[in-house]
Order: sequence, then C-alpha cells, then structure tokens
Amino acid sequence: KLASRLTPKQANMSSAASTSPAPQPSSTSKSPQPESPITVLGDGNEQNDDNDGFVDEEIFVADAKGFPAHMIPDLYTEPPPIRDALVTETSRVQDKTVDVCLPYLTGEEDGHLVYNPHGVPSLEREKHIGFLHKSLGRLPGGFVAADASRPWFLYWALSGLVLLGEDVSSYREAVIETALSFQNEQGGFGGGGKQTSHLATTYATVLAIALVGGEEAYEVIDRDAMWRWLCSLKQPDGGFQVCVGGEEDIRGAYCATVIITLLNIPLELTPASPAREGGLVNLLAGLGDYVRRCQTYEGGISGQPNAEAHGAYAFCALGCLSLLDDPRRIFHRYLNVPRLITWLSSRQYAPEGGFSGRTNKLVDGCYSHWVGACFPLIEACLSPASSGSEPAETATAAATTTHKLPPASETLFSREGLIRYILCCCQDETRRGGLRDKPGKMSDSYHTNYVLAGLSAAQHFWTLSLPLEEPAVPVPPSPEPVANPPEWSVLPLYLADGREAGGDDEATAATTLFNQSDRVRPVHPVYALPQEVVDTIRGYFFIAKEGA
Ligand code: FPP
Ligand code: K
Ligand code: ZN
Repeated sequence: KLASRLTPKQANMSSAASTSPAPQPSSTSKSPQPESPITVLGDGNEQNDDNDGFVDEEIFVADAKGFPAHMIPDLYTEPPPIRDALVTETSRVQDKTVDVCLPYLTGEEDGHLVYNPHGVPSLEREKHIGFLHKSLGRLPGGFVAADASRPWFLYWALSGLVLLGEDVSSYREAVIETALSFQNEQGGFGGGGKQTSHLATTYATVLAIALVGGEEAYEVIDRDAMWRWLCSLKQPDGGFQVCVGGEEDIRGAYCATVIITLLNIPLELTPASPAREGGLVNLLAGLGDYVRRCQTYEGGISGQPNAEAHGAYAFCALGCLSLLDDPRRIFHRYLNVPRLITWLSSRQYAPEGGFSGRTNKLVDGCYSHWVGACFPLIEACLSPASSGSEPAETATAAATTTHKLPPASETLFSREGLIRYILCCCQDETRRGGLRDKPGKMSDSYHTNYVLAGLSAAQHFWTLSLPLEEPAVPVPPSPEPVANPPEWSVLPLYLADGREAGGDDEATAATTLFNQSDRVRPVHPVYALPQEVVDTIRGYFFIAKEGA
C-alpha cells in the first residue's frame, strides 16, 4: 500500500515537474483518413455514403487556470526517491513517462482540466459520453484492422456509457441485429459476420446483450449451440481453447466461465468434447488447477503455464475462480495469495499513481481495471472467513449500511493514487474526449471503458454479503463441480483527508478527494457489469433452464 498523507504543498513546484515540456496532444495530426469501410453496429449491409470519421481533431482551448492549491502529497509531485543506478532502455522510457505525467499530476500542464483544491480534476463526463456515442457510429478507415473486434467495440462503448450513467436501451434494436449477424450456427459469436466464433468476441457480445437487456436481446443467443461449442473448446487439462483449434489460455478460462454462469449453460460435457480424453465430464472441471498452473515465479499470473505474468491475466484468473466459488475459500486453494499480493502491489507506481501491466513496464490507464479490479477480489478473499465468530445478522447488516468504514487494512492499493492518475493523466483534454493509456496517447473506447471501470473500483468498496458457509453442493475440485459464486454488496467510498472513509453526509462529501458528482456507477468486480445487469440476465436464464 502506498501510504500517503495530505500535506500542504510547498510553494515551489518540484524542479523535475517545472522543467518538463508539456506534451503535445497527438490528436493534432491531420493525416487524411480513407473512406470508412466498417461500422461497429449493423449487419454489414449498410451504405457508406460519406466519409466523416468520428475523430474530432480540433483542440478545445479554454482559459488558463491557476495551479491547484497546496493539497497534493509529495508522493505525487516528486520523482521517486529510490532509483536503480543502471540506465537501460527500460529506465529511460520510465523516466520519460514520469516526466510526461508530472505536469498533469501537479496541475502545471497548461491543459484544460479543472482541478479541485486537492489537485484532482473533475471528470469530463459529457465529453466522454459524446466520445463513446460517436464510437458506435462510423469509424475512420484505419479501423479496418480492428474489423474482427466489432463485438469488443460494442461492449466497451455500451459499458463505458453505463458507467457514466447513460441509459443504453436505445441501442437494443441495433445490438440485436448486429449480434445476430455475428452468431454462428455451430455456436458462439465471431468478430463480425461470417467470422469464426471466438471466446473473446462471444464474451463481448454476451456482455453487450446483457447491457441493452430485454427478452428479445437475450433470445438472440442460441444456448444449445453455445453449450456444444463450449464443450468443443474444453481441453483435457481443464482449460479452454479460444476458438476451435486455437490457443488455450486464461482469457479462454475467464470468458468461458463468465458465459457459462451468465447464461446458465448446462455443465455436462458432450460426448464429442476433447476434454473427455482427460477423463473430464463437466465444463468447469479442472479449471482451478489450470489457473494454479498459470501462477509464475514472480507471484503474478501468466496467460498460459510457464509464460510471463501480466495484470490482465491476473484479473482473468481471479475472475474465473470467483465464479467457481467464494474467494475466501477458492483463492487459497489454488493460488499463493501472499505472493500474488506482492506482485499486484508492485504494479502501482509513484509519482504516477496508476498501474503497470507487468514488471519493468509503464503505467497504462487500462490497468486501472485489469489490475485495479483484482484488489476488490483480493480484499474480499482476506475478509473474515468463518461464520463461527460472527453472527450472520451482523455481517449482513454491516454489508448493507452505507456508513461502515472499511478498515484501512482491507484496502491493499492506493485508491488516491489511482484516482489521481485517472483524473489527471487519462482524460483527453481536447474536445475529442474519451480516456487514454497515458498523456500523449489518443483516447479510444477500450481505454475509456477500462479506465472508467478502474475509477469505479477505486470509488467503491465491495464486500461478500454472507459469512462463508460450507457449500451445499460440491465446488471444484469435485469431478462434477457447479458454479457457486458468492453474493456481493457494494458501498460508496469517500476518500477524505487521505483516509479511506465511508459515509454519505455532506460534511464528508465536501472534503473528499474527488468531486461527488464524478462518482461513476459501481461495476460488479467479476463481470465488469452493473450488478443489476448481472442479476437480470442470470435471473432470466436461470428460469429459462429450469423450464427447458
Ligand atoms: C501486453 O501488451 C498485453 C498482454 C500480454 C495481455 C493483454 C490482455 C488483455 C488486455 C485482456 C485479456 C482479457 C480478456 C478478458 C480477453 P503490451 O506489451 O502492449 O503492454 P504492456 O507493455 O503494458 O505489457
Ligand atoms: K500497454
Ligand atoms: Zn492500455
């Protein structure tokens, strides 16, 4: 944990900050774009009758603003005090990244963000909403390379809009038509019409369907074909190939587990499933052991056994396990949790405040989710495990009140650091809007969604609603496991005077680190969807299966 106290800021800004050149936004480039050949929404039969891309290239010039007052801890305004003397390409790009972030963190960057007295800018909500709506329209020609990611573009934009408080049900008809054009008779969704089904694009399509909601959207999904297709991807070692004949990795394990639990897919393996050669009979069997084999010597999680640990894969691992059983039990069964915490904690950097994806690499806004969302899961797995010492009523009451202060020891990352990185460094300050990897990078819908999801993780506190009970039904490593995910509850967090605090009184709100109007919606720590979206689609398919 990066401990920090709010101290009055010195009158002089740090020399490193004041000598840093202000980065030029890269969105000023005027390279002409060819006519757009793709749109994210639609069945592929639309006419392209104009070529107006969605990228706004003008810079929005606002009045110069003063420095934020005195309230930024030195941790976020000074270069790191401890440095490795060895200079390499790695240390040079790290130094450059600090140089490019510091002016934004101190408020010296002559940009257009509006800082509060804590030196935290406000969320440019309307600009980001506008950016995401545009991203669902026609895209510039360069996006042809991303044609197989149309389901992702759909999910990122809809999810980002929902995080920002928008109602996306007006996209329902378009999502239905689009998703139908992605679906294959053999089950699953491809990245576009006539493309092979893939677990990542199926995951993204299912999430997009969940976000627009409604029976007509849910009924797009051919669950029987989906079941057969998932069984054809299940491997004898417990993992999943991402497509028939494709690579087996932990993205597959996470995406498959999300799809299976959201849609209540039957767990019995088809006779033709390759996993039967390993003696498996169940779609969820062997997943815990597969995840275990992906933990590396560093303590983090790699995409497949014996590869390099990366934050995105840590989230996939913890998300997958959290859907199989209660994190308080299953994380300890399959992972070395202390070593994982060490690795995850090492991802957060100062002064930047954000997370990197792997050892010796740079902060990037998208890891606000991939790494940031690991912390609610890890924090939950360390919460009291036994119902013996604590009556059930107490635990339930504590989880539902908005006034409970989470003990500081339950917060294992610097929420303040992450919020500062996101609001200072990740917002496109031009009229374009959207969120980004780091200053100098273009915003895009992927970063917009995952930066906002990370902001949500920093602004909320998730707890497991009930004490850990012995499961009534077998969970992994049983040969016939069922998914036994716990119930989650969420509290809004108020970060006041450097403390993590809960409470919704006005006095607290007035002194908080971030403006209360800048709170984004809570997202379920495993599904990366609002909880009611998860509950509604799971409720629908639970009934669908019981009736079938
Ligand atoms: C490295 O990229 C990135 C990876 C090795 C994995 C990225 C995977 C995801 C973001 C998502 C996977 C999850 C699902 C659900 C599909 P890089 O070298 O460009 O970035 P880096 O320098 O930050 O590591
Ligand atoms: K990156
Ligand atoms: Zn990124």
